[in-house]
Amino acid sequence: MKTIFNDRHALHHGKVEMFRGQLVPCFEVPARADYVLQELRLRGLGEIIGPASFDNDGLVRVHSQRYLNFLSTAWDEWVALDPANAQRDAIPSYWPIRTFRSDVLPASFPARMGLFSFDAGSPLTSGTWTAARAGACCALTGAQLLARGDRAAFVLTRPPGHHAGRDFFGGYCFLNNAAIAAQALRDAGLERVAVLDIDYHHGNGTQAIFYERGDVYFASLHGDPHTEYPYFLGYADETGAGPGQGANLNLPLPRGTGFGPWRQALGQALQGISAFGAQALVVSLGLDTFEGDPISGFGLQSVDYLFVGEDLARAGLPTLFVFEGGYAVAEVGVNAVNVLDGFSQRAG
Ligand code: Q9C
Ligand code: ZN
Repeated sequence: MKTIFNDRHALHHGKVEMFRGQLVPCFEVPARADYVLQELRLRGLGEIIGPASFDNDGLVRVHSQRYLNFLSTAWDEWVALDPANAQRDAIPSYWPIRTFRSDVLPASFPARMGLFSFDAGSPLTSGTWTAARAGACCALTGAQLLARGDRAAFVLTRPPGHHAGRDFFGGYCFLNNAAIAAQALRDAGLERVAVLDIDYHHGNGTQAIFYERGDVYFASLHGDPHTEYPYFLGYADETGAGPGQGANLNLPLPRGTGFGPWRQALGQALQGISAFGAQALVVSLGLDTFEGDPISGFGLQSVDYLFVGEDLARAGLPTLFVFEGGYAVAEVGVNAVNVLDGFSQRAG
């Protein structure tokens, strides 16, 4: 299995995020990807390549043009507010929730930051756009490999993507790499594509992007949003709408869930994907289900990820793994590569 590595990922390097009234050091750090890369090399899992180059067409298929315009110029606008901002992360603090307008594009940059986001935990930095855009190109490259016949590929990139919607960032995510890859597979001619999200947190962005579509199935295993981030989406009664009715499957699990029940839910999700008749699978591969994760609440152990990979291989679909969360930094490499290794051994 080839890995498409975003060698520009470290250009996104947030200093702090807002957490319970304090600015705390970011959990989503460059070292995460470096540990995965190191483990891939150690275990010789396959060729590691860079992204091919793409224009913004593949991004615009998933994100709105006005959001992409905002993101691509955000850092310059932030520094234009005050030259001293060059040393600080840009973090929103005003949001247009119910009764406010979101059709008007304010001239104020802080206001626009709020319009295009949903939390204060996802700092924009000088290299965010460059890193995220290179990550999206990695996702497009991965989709291309699958469309040309590869059994599987791994997109190793950060910042992650699954919380990012058509026109908003949040949850450490700016461009939705998994959604961009799924759409690219559709555009390459596959009729039915599934996204399986196994990050600890519900993939609200991916769900929202495909919610009314019958051609892309979304299934997610995650911490119950009654108690877990992102709180406002990811409930079991969200089953899709319009032509997408029945093409969305949420399997929320209580904080504290261990591998046994988690794996059972994985089987349920794979059953849904198979019944849907997917021709390819995009896996939002978060490793924050690990027992040692500092911000999550499931109990998976490192060895369990080998079985996760085996279960995914047994689905028998061309599979694109896309790196998402996982904040036990020293263990995230072993855990991610265990999934890929388990998959490869079973897929042959
Ligand atoms: N300070 C992903 O895993 N903050 N995003 C939770 C901890 C948001 C996670 C509170 C977590 C976002 C891609
Ligand atoms: Zn997560």
